[in-house]
Amino acid sequence: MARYQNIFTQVQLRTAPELGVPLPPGHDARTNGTGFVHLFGRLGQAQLGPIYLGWMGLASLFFGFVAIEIIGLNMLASVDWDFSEFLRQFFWLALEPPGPEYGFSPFVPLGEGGWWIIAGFCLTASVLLWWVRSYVRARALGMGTHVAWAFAAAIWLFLVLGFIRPFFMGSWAEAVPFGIFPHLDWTAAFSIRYGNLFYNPFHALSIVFLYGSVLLFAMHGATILAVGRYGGEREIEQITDRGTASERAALFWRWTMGFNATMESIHRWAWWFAVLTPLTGGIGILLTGTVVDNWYLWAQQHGFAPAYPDTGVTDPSVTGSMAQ
Ligand code: 07D
Ligand code: 07D
Repeated sequence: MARYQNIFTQVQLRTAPELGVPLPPGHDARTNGTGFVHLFGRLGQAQLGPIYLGWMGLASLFFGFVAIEIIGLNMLASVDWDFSEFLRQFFWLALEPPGPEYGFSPFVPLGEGGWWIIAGFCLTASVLLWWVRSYVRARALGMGTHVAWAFAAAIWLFLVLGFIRPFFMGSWAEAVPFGIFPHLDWTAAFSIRYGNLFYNPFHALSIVFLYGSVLLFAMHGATILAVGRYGGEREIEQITDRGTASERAALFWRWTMGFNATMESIHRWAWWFAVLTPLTGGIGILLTGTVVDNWYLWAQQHGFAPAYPDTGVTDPSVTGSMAQ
């Protein structure tokens, strides 16, 4: 006899597709085509579509496509238009921002960083348009805009890295290159240039929230799966009834650590931890080079790192001999 089954024994519905609530006038630009894919049903929902693209989504995809195209063609040009070399070296190829000699000027020869500025503009337009889409779609469905604001936190760090901090430093050269390993090299070089990012307390805070997000995600995911046999994922019934999966889950945490989140608060915890990761991170990056030039020396001054006996070796970033 069929009984309640959870993710490990998934039932895949094959019935009239769920098309969602009727939308207000002017908001019904979604497609009607739907389908079911068995494999997707094993990972999540089997139903694909309807999808709402609208002008905002199309414009975002257009700018995103142009950005990727500019980045890809520049990478291809850097290996003399040899496609097999492009594939072979893909992880190491880059589109670099303008050099320090151009400051923050918008007029840079294309081959010397101009393409980077144009690609960055298109990528930013694409990301911002997608943000508007996430906001407008949520409103159209009568939802809160929590997803949009969480996305905005990530966009804050993205803008600090590629635009706001380079603006305050007066140089595009401070920005991140496009490329898989090149952007990691930039990250390592940034930390070294500014005296070890580990001594930046906002980097530490960002790590706290990143690790905290992982921990909360694991605890919440595991708890709900563990009470799946009592229908624990059907949250609303759990809130109103007694003796439920929800109460067992809460009791489990009270037994094991003395305190438990609630069905509502666990999601607020998760939202804030996730949002605070790039929010504090962006503050830390913005302060670097603008307010604090060397985090290790800063940490020594503030009793956050030990002051070692003088070695006689002078830090070039203190004497200014690194200045170009
Ligand atoms: C799993 C959701 C799916 C998203 C994915 C990313 C692209 C880029 C473009 C070749 C969790 C899609 C990637 C569209 C292709 C070109 C031009 C999200 C999931 C799969 N990083 N970073 C990666 C970006 C920065 C750092 C991977 C973006 C900072 C370290 C991927 C940005 C710093 C490591 C990537 C960005 C930094 C990575 C996997 C923007 C400090 C890794 C990302 C827009 C924060 C890891 C080889 C992932 C890796 C990695 C994308 C910014 C550090 C290519 C789009 C400048 C230390 N980064 N990153 O799964 O394997 O995210 O690198 O700001 O170790 Mg990065
Ligand atoms: C990048 C937000 C922007 C992304 C957006 C998405 C697309 C693609 C495509 C869907 C990630 C746009 C998406 C365009 C769409 C598809 C297919 C979020 C981004 C809008 N660090 N570090 C962090 C650790 C060191 C350094 C944060 C750990 C070293 C720099 C995080 C360690 C040095 C920067 C973190 C460690 C160094 C960071 C990132 C350990 C290198 C940053 C948080 C254990 C030698 C960034 C304040 C995040 C930051 C950052 C973790 C070590 C450098 C907490 C665990 C000492 C330069 N580091 N780090 O959410 O904010 O990123 O710093 O060693 O800029 Mg670090």
